[in-house]
Amino acid sequence: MLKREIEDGDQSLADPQFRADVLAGLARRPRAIPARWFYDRRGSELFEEITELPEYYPTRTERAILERACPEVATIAGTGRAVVEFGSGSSVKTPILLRTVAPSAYVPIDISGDFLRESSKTLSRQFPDLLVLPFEADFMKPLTLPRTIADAPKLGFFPGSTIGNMIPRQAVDLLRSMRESLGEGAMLLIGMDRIKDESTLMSAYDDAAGVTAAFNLNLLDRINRELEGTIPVDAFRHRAIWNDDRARIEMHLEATRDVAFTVAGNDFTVPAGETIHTENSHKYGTRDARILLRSGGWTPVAMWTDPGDRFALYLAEA
Ligand code: AVJ
Repeated sequence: MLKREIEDGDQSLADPQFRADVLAGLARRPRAIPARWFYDRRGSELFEEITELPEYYPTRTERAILERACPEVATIAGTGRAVVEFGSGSSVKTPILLRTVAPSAYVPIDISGDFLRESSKTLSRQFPDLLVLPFEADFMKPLTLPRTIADAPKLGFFPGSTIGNMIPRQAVDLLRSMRESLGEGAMLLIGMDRIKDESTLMSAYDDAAGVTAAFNLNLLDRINRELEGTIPVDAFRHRAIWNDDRARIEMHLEATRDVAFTVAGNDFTVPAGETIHTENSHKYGTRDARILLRSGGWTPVAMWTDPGDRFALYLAEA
């Protein structure tokens, strides 16, 4: 019994929202499960591995941009703001920003409380004088920030092109709710991945070592572990598709043969060749990015890219 209790992903620990999203996602057509469920412990490890792949340019490109941009961000935004990071994860990018903008407080927001407390501790050690106020919440919903920072002007930080996971309507909703949460005089520093040649994009999401494939397929393992699933994982393969019409990379899990399985006592079938849509990663051209920001109530004030214009960092004001 003890072993069962301590196993990562024990059914008793399953998130009811995960269960609901998986059951609804497998029942509808096209089948689709929200990308946020990739990130169990194994999924987070695999994502870290992705960021180090030679083909996966976004992370290292954004980091290099941040190194150059942050001193300028400090000049434009001024020091002493409260930095509010949306979906902080295990960010290695945050210290670059914190070193230069000298914030009055740092508020990392994440739905995973464990992850949040771990990374907050690491950051507190690195910045002993900084007031760190971890905030466990779903940042997709409007939130009331800690009262301690009520009077400080805010600098929102949303790196990693996470906004790309959202379809435009959701992206606009999120930008608006961020504006609402951050309040009067706020600024936002946000990363967006650029539209570029298809082969570069495809390699970034279908790498030679198969790490992205493992990351995608881990979702099925997670369903099996946490929701008493019987999905034959070997009957699915990773598929990355560039949807040019919607300017996004899509990740799917494609059945290589007819499959039948159960999840939490519910029966499902997937015919050979059909897919489960697991992620969208929207890319934005220069005008697209500015229109998106303005649609969400933000006025772009500065933009930085790498020499190849592969990735962009925007500073916007409310
Ligand atoms: C974390 C959403 C920015 O879309 O590039 C990486 C996730 N998926 N490889 C991205 C991801 C496949 C990543 N984001």
